[in-house]
Amino acid sequence: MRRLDEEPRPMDLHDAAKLLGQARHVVVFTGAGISAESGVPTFRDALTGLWSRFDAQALATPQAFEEDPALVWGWYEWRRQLAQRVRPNHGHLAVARMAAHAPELTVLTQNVDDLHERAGSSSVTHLHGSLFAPRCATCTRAAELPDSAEEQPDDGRRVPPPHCRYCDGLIRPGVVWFGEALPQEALEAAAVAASTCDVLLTVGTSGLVYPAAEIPRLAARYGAAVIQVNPQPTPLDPVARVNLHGTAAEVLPALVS
Ligand code: BV8
Repeated sequence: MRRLDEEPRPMDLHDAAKLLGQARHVVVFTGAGISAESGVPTFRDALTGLWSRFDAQALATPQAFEEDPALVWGWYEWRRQLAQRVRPNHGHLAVARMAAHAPELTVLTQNVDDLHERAGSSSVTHLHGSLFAPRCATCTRAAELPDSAEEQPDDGRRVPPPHCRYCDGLIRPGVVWFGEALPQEALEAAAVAASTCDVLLTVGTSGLVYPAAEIPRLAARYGAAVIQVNPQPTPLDPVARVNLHGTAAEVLPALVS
C-alpha cells in the first residue's frame, strides 16, 4: 500500500499499453522523430551536410521558392529521393499493427514522407502535405514525379524545377510551407479525430509547429489520455498523462502486444 506522503509513481510503459488496450478509438499523431531511425533526418536536423548552412524554417517558405526555385526544389528532391531509399522502421510497423488491435485507429502525421503507408498503415492523414505530390505553383494542377533514375541531386545541389505542361508555371513540392494554410480537409479530419478519441499517442514531434501542435492539446481538452513517446522533453510533456522517454523504434513495439 502506498504511503500518503509518497510521490505518485510516474506512469510507465505498462500503464500506456493498458490505456491503448482498453481504448475504443486511438489517434496516433506523429512528427519527424518517427522517421529518424529509418535514416530520415528530423525537420530541425533536415539540413545536414551542405544544407546545414540554411535554416529549415526559412527554406520551407513560398518566399524562398520565389527567390531561388532551384535551391528549394533541389532540397526537396534530395529529401524525396532519400525518403525513397530508406525503409519504414519498427516504429512505423508497430503503428500499422496497432490498427489490428484498436477498434478504430486514425494516423495523423506532420511528416511528408510515405513511410507510414509503406509500413502498412491504411488511412494516413498528412497535415503538412507530401514529398510525393508535386503540383504547379501557378495553376495548382498535380504534376508527375520527376524520374528518380535521373542523376541523384547531391546534398546541397540546386535543381531547377520542371515547368507545368499545362500553363508553363513552375512545379513546386506538394508540402505545406510556413505561412501557408494546412489542407482544410486534413485539418478538419484531425480535429474530429482528436476531439472524439479516448487515447492520443504522440510520437516524435517537438510540438512547436502550429496549428498541428494543437492536436494533442485538443485531445486532452476533450478528455483523451495523451501518451507521448520522445527521447527528449517537449512542450507536450504537461499535456501527456504518460511520458515515455525513448525512441519510436524502441518503445512502440513494446506498446503493441
Ligand atoms: C499557418 C512541411 C496560417 C514542409 C512543415 C499559431 C497558429 C497558427 C500558425 C502559427 C501559430 N504560431 C506560429 C504560426 C506560424 C507557423 C508556426 O507554427 N511556426 C512555428 C515555428 C512557431 N505555422 C505555419 O506557418 C503553418 N501555417 O499557420 O498558416 C494561415 C492560415 C490561413 C491562410 C494562410 C495562412 C504551417 C506550418 C507547416 C510548415 N511545414 N512541414 C517540410 O517538411 O519541409 S512543418 C515542419 O515542422 C515539419 O514538417 C514538421 O511537421 C514540423 C514539426 O517538426 P517535427 O515533426 O516536430 O520535427 P522536429 O524536427 O521539430 O522534432 C523532431 C522531434 O522528434 C524532436 O522532439 C526529437 O526529440 C524527436 N525525436 C528525434 N529522434 C526520435 C525522436 N522521437 C522518437 N524517436 C526518435 N528516434
